[in-house]
Amino acid sequence: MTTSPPEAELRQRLDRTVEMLEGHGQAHLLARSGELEPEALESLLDQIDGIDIPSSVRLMNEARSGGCATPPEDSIRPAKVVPHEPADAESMRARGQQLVDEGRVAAFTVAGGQGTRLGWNGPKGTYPASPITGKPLFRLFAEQLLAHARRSGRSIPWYIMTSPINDADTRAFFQDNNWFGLDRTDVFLFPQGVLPSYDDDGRFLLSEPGKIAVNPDGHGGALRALRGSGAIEDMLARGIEHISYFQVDNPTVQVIDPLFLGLHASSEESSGEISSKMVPKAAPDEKVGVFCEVDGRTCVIEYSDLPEELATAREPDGSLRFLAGSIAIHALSVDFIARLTSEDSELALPLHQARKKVPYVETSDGGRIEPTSPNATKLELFIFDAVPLASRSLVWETDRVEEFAPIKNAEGSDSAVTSRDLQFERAARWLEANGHDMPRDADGTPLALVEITSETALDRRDLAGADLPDAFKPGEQYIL
Ligand code: UD2
Repeated sequence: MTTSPPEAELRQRLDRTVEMLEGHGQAHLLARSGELEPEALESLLDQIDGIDIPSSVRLMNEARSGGCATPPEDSIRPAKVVPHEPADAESMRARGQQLVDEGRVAAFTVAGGQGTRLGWNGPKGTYPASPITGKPLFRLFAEQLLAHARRSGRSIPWYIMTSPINDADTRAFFQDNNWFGLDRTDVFLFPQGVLPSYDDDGRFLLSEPGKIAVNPDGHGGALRALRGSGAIEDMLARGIEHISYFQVDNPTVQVIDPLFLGLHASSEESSGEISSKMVPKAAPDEKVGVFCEVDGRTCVIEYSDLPEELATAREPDGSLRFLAGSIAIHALSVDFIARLTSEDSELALPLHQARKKVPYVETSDGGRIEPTSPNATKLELFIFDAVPLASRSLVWETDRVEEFAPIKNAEGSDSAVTSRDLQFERAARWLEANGHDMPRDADGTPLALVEITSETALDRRDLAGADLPDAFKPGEQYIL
């Protein structure tokens, strides 16, 4: 049971906080504090302390006075890309596998997003994503980790970034599912930070009389959160050297990809700090960031920031000039993250601003305002802004069907339906690559619906010699 602090103590704390807020132009946040019950007031003061107002105001001012500008158009070139089948693939795969076998690799999922577009009531990782069995995303990732661990004889630690909004629900989900058979001590959940949203006058907003409107600080907030949560120390203590970074929304991601890890850690194109996978963009307006080169450094320009003239530019053969779409899969060295977060981590990455509708309490009269158009700005950090901070950053082309089937929207592109179709197509290709007949319709769509579990195969090569049905029949479902 919690007890309220004595009134005088609370009063003093309130006075100190008002003074601090006045110094930063945010005193309106406590203008109606007299109407709050002591518990509510205490909770608001706790939130104000947690937000770190001086630093949030500094970030807001930085963003308002320019933020991160897109580089001049004539300085942007397409990034160099390592081809899908690199010449030294076998030795790189062996090198990556060795890192896994020696326990130097961890998995890292960013799962702090709100999933608003998907309309799913719960953390996105709980969404049923596999096409027949409907296994949730978190289970699919866990099964891959278990399969790798069986092979290498070593468990792979899994770090998962949640947000204050979904942290408790995510933990409960893991608990209810008995950690999906993973060793509890190998799963490290931690919430990312938040930043206050602000109006056009640079005032933070109250979403409720006793609560400031905040948003998660973007997946780039992972750097600070990895440091602040103790995850970096945990990795160093375990001898982890590289992390395999991926988003929670992609059921076909290779949670651990030995070839990619080998290229990242050992190839000439890479400094071993941060590497990325790309797929050729499907269309000029596909909503993925694009790998570019600016001033000799590799970087990602988000789709909304890439000038249209560049997004639509074509090579003489008709292909897109800026083709390398980011699928948000990276490998990062722990040393690199430790370096970026060693001093003032906030300054390592630029701030991105996005307009949004934020319902708020008008502090002058206590009225609640439901805006009909965007009235506020949120600030976010993006992990891919770490790419140009590396001395040499590798970008490797991969195959969309093999590892990019994200579930982002309730319908249309990047929805559960498009993801399911890609998962069936991938399974069909794996089987065909191993000499099995797959019935297909006139458009090439597989007619037998197959789901392959990670226990059976982590990639197509694992199906060689597997005990499989003789024939796959149209209209039938198979769980292998
Ligand atoms: C992201 C990339 C886009 C492309 C695409 C591929 C950005 C800005 N854009 O687009 O270039 O690579 O993915 O699928 O990233 N997340 C957090 N905390 C946050 C915000 C997001 O953990 O504060 C996680 C979220 O749970 C999800 C991932 O980051 O796993 C992507 O977030 P998103 O859905 O906002 O990004 P999206 O799809 O617009």
